Amino acid sequence: MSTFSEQGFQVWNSEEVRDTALRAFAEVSSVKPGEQWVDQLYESADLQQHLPHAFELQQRAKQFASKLIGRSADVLQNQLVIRRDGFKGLGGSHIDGNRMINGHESWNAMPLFQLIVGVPLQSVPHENGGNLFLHPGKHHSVAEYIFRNWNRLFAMQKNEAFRDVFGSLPQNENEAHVCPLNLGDMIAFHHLMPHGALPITGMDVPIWYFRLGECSVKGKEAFATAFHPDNWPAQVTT
Ligand SMILES: O=C(O)CCC(=O)C(=O)O
Ligand SMILES: [Fe+2]
Repeated sequence: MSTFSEQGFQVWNSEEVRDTALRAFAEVSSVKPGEQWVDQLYESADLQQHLPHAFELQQRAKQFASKLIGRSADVLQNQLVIRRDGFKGLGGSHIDGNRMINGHESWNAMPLFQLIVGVPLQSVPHENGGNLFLHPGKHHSVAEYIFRNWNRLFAMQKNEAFRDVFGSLPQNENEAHVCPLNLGDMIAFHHLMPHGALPITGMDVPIWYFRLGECSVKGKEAFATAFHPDNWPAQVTT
């Protein structure tokens, strides 16, 4: 059996998420019309007040993440992505660790999410192309790269270090696993998982991404503990 710790991702589909995602779709329909790729962050308090269904999805993502990391997960980021008809894809794969760089002066002050939970608000039929893709298992290679280059990377500025790590990521989209995302899915993936998004035609797809983890663990220590395979349980049953 494949496990979260080996593969680095897990999808869970439920009726409850499906119902809430349908309502959350209506809630975001007026966000930034005209932009082909919306990438917008929200404070949790704003979700709670203005986007209650998205907030409910966040709570469900939190439950899922807590099971995966084996302790209560904090929400570090709420991101709404909308890929609209004609979106050309993100081009290559990346990891999301760098999303915490801004606003934190030093490595030691930087909290790190342990995983990302994506919740699509529409199913994406294959003929429309666009979807999230991952490189299953490759979070281990990224972790190994970071361990091998530990002193050098942590002596760098954070953005320089992430640029360096990006250079080690697999870029062959043909070897990637394209995630068939359906309404009702929550997909959790490891923060060092190389991933990206493919072009889309004929429809708009909003996706909420919640980044979660134990935010009291910061900086280098977070990198040392958060990705270590021994610190992840086997696949969870929800
Ligand atoms: O377009 C997507 O769904 C992927 C977004 C993403 O990976 C990111 O914003 O970091
Ligand atoms: Fe990403």
